[in-house]
Amino acid sequence: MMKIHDWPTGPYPARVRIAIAEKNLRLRIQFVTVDLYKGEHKTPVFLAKNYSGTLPVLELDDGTFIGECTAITEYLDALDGAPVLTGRTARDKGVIHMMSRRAELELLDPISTYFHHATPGLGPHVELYQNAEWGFRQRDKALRGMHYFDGVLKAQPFVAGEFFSMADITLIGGLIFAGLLKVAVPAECGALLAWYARMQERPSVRNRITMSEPAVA
Ligand code: GTS
Repeated sequence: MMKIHDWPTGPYPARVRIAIAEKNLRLRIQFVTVDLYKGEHKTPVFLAKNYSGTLPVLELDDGTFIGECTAITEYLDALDGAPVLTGRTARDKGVIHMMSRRAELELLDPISTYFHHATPGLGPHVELYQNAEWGFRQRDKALRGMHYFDGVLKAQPFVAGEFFSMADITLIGGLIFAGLLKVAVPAECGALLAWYARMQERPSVRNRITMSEPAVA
């Protein structure tokens, strides 16, 4: 059985949880909680699993550890099952990877930096260096990113074109993080807001936190 080491409410973990639900892989995965607020992701035991000290991490039966949401999603997508999240054709794979990376670069990662630098973040025990000015600049970058993706979604139904993909999941992660920090999507970004409302109707997105809870008999 594969293991996912994560934090149930985390925005990056959400990306992999959504992918697992979309691919209907839930029953092949055991979730292991790593307490971010206690800094469990910075202990030597965890760093041996993922040098970067971040969640989520996928652990395979053969002892392989795969960190990074994109890499984990690519692994899961290569297993059987529909829908294909990372593209069927060479063109689609390229476009989806680019748009997913762009959602990280322009929105999700900047919002994360804002969290760690310009808010209390995970608390003084974990946030050993903070630079508030850098954090606020990254929040502004994320707001520009929202305008960019609004333009993208005015022209097409999904982030990478005509189909739901990993790129949508990454952008959902960005808006989950923004929502937790009360960074609102500007009202003028109507296409982005409408897309996000549609995404939140997907069971994979709606049930992402409770999916790891033990089933009630
Ligand atoms: N590039 C990594 C990925 O794509 O997996 C980033 C992962 C990441 O930053 N994860 C967060 C983390 O571990 C988890 S969460 O904030 O979404 O819950 N943060 C802890 C830290 O100290 O940076």
